[in-house]
Amino acid sequence: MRREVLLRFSQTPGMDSSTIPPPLPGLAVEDNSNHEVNSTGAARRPAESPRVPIGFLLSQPAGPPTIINMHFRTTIVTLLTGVIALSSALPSAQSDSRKSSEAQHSKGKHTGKEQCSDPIVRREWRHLSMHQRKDYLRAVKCMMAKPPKLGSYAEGITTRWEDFIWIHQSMMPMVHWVGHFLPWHRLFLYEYERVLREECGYAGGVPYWDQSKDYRDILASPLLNGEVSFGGNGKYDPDAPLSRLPTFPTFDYTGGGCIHSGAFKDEVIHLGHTNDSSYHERCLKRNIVREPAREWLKPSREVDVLKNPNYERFAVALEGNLDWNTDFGIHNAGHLCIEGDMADVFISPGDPLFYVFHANIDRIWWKWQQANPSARRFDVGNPIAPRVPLFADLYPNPPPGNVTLDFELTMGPLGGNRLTVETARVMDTRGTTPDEFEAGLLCYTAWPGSGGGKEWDGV
Ligand SMILES: [Cu+2]
Repeated sequence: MRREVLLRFSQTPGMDSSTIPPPLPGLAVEDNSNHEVNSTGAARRPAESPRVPIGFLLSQPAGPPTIINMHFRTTIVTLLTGVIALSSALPSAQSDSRKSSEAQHSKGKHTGKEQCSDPIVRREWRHLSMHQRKDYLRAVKCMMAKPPKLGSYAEGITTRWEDFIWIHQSMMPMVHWVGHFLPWHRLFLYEYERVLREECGYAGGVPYWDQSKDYRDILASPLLNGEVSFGGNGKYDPDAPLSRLPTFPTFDYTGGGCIHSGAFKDEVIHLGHTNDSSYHERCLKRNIVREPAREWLKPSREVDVLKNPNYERFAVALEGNLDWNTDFGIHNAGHLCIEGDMADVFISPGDPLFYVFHANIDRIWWKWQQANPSARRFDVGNPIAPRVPLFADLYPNPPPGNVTLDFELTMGPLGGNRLTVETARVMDTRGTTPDEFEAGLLCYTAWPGSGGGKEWDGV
């Protein structure tokens, strides 16, 4: 009998919010932001009138509260020190943001013109030396062994690694199949990379996994084989739960159980599946299949995606919708080829493959931007509301309108104000922004052959 369906494209019924302790009052949110001080000495973002992170605006759903909504409400309260009326916050947040941008512009600020000078280099896994691969895997295990910073938010958060899983889990309905899918995940990877480097002594950039190199036989990928790898398929489990996607064909699965090779064969995850953040002790599972990789990860797919002339079409083509026959997308297909944890859209960052996979999605976006920088570096759009209505019960009243450069992204308590930033500030991986914005956050580049950036010598 099947106990669970990993890619639950419907809400899990019967979640019991009483199992989750409320956050501690006054819980410290990591916040390293330096509020900019203008010529009159006033902070540009005074604490008494904070701008609302638009991504966090949730209206109350009808019916009993779910765990996810409980978390969102507490996160809003934690993030915002002032008392605000959530019901009216969205329009004012947008206009405040514009006013603030205009005010900066009128002062003639040009903080975001210069490219950062010493970018972190992200390279394909195969371009790392054995030493560098080992060091990356070591740093990941370091994150898995470190205590969490968000442990008071959910019982299932017991490690630094799980801080990240939970943020993705709790924000899932607001950051997938939306205009800000790419920028939000770019910011998520930025913070992950920062923690690897600053808290775990890793010297390089997040490696990326160009899955198109493995499209003929994904199970033979060097990322999945050998001691110095992410491990391969899960043990065969004929009862393993499978994705239940409309139009997704039936494949011959050979895995489904716990992974049993590579660096992470003993990893224990404490968060549940989908939006269940209560305490568990479970292994990482995979159910890797060759057929969807042969069809959806072949190099011509990337070529076709890169042909899209504007962000609106490009971003949807890259992320994908859910029709296998027409627009499944490199991103959706990449998750589904791995199955198991990677196919659970809430908790997929539990599998370390998530980050190398998403670094590749980010690289494809970067490549598209690089092909015409003047037109594309700050090109963004598409609705803030999810275009795939599968999680409407978790996110019932998304804001109207399209994502613009001043749309505010947030990582919630993972980064506090430091990571609550306008989309403009993560558009360029070398940190430039249009005149009216503060300088960008990012400083990475230089996949081999791309030019620019110092090669990373490793350890
Ligand atoms: Cu995601």
